[in-house]
Amino acid sequence: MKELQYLSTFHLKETGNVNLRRKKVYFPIFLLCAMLMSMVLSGCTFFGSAEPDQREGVASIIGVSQANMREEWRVALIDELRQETEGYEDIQIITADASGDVNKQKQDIDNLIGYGIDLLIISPCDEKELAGKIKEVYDSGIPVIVMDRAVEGFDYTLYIGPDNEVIGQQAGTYVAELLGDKGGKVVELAGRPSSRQGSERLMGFRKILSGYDNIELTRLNVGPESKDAAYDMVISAADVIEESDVVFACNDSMALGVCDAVKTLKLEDKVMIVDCDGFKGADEGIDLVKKGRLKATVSCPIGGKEAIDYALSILGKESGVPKQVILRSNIITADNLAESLEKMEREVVDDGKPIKVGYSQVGSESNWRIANTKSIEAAAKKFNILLHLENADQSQEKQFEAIRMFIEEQVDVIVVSPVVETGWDEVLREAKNAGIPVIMSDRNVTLENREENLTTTYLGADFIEEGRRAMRWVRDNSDSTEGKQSILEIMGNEGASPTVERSKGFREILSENPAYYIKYSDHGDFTYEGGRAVVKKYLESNDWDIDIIFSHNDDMALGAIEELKSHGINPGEDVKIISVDATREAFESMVRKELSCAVECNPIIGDQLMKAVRDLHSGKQMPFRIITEEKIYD
Ligand code: GYE
Repeated sequence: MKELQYLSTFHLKETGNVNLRRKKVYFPIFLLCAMLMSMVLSGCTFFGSAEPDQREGVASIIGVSQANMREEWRVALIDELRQETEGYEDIQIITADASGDVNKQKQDIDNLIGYGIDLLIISPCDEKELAGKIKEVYDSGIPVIVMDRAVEGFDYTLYIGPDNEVIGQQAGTYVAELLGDKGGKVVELAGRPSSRQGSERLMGFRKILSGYDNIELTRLNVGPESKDAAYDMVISAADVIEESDVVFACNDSMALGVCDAVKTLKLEDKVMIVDCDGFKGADEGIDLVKKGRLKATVSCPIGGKEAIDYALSILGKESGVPKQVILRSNIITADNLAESLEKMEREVVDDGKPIKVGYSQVGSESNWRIANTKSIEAAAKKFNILLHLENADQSQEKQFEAIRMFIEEQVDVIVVSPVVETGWDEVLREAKNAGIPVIMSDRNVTLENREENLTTTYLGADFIEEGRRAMRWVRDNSDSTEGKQSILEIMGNEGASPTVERSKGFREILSENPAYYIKYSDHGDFTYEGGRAVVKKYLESNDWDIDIIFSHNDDMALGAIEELKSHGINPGEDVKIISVDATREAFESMVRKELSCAVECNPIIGDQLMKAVRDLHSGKQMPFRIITEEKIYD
């Protein structure tokens, strides 16, 4: 068991942005007694003064509302917050344990607010039930960092969490490589289905390995995701384990149980063990890899470090704080152990010197793109970045040329907004070999082998969620009682990530609503003319029988509107039109009641991008994804 001192205050170091003082806080004994009393009653743990009028010498107070303290990684999160704050002073942290009870967590939050917190960090026990409470705090002006489980919508300041399915996929990919052409037998230990983290990891693991004919998967249902339960299961299933090549456990505790059981069974030299978590500390994942007991662990950052970093940025009112940060996980094996540890512990230094950045921009197809380019250029100046921006006019070939030119110029960082998702492996490998890190901006790529790490991070919008929001709006704002509603979809250019993902998200919600169907779908390439052409083509062989148009961007919707009008069809009346981007022109069209709704896709991502560039250059580990904020307007 990890030792946990749960009555604690953490002190934060001074930073340039938050003006922290180093004074000791003294306050009357009776007040301390009263507060300790109320904390015992409420479950909050606290050390120091938090009453607004008693906070002399305290720059800021951070409240931490933890879902429960049963799960080991939650304990580890509190530990990490403590580590991260050791040596810092004048910012106080108050923690509260909700013991898995939604109502208690709501009460905890009220108590924390009563103590005068300046920022709330919450890991919700039920993201749906707590969404309203989180919104309430956020709307009251207290910044909220949500951890681990994202709440729907964007009514919080920042979400930080891992992608557990990807973690499972990474483990699966590694095991497949380990077994090679020969294949083999893999045993996976499953915890309780109610453990979301474990279930998602297993799902990702299965997804990869079920694609291999030569790999046989056996699942053992362990129940509690603990060391002892895993030990007992392996011993009782000794015959299955004996026949297997790999045992997969989805967390460090179970992995330790497996290691011990395999030792008892004297199968250490026969069975390889792989797990997820990769925590530091005795008998945790990294230690077990170091001792040769685990073949590999997929590290899952807990996010405490990132939470404190961003909390300081938020409290310091820095620009460039994104909406969501999806943490990076890495495969750690004996071969890359030293390098991985070095990366984790590397000191982060930003000397503020100019950074040379090459940016390959898609083109200037839309108003969104024009605003995006402007935002990037303005932010570069602000963050002391020497920007070389090349516009590719929708040509992937031109983007290749630009990237090769940046390599030649020996820029410090390359940023690419790719016209299409695929086909980038070779040129990105060239950048990697030249030692130049690459950030994907706005649009992402799909690479052949994720483990090659050809890109450092992706910064942009959640296009799948945009598609979902569009269809949710349609569902909630159109009358489907009079028979099926027909939809015409105008897509962006073929193979671009916003095209693929907006379609996907839209169809996801559509499939739950049988009153709607997509009658026609075609590409308008994100341009005004393209949108116009799609409607024109449809009308060449059909009478107008469409109830709803879903356009992947505003420019195409505006083109479609013009084309409809020229045929005497009234946009807004005869057909509802919904688009993505929410540019100025879209608002003007909504005022004219032609466009019905615009899902926001924020092009003003320059500050967030340049912050990421500086972070990367200063040696920080980059998250998988940095997602920008968006709303919906009608
Ligand atoms: O929605 C569209 C642009 O990649 C998010 O590309 C961007 C999309 C945007 O041309 O207007």
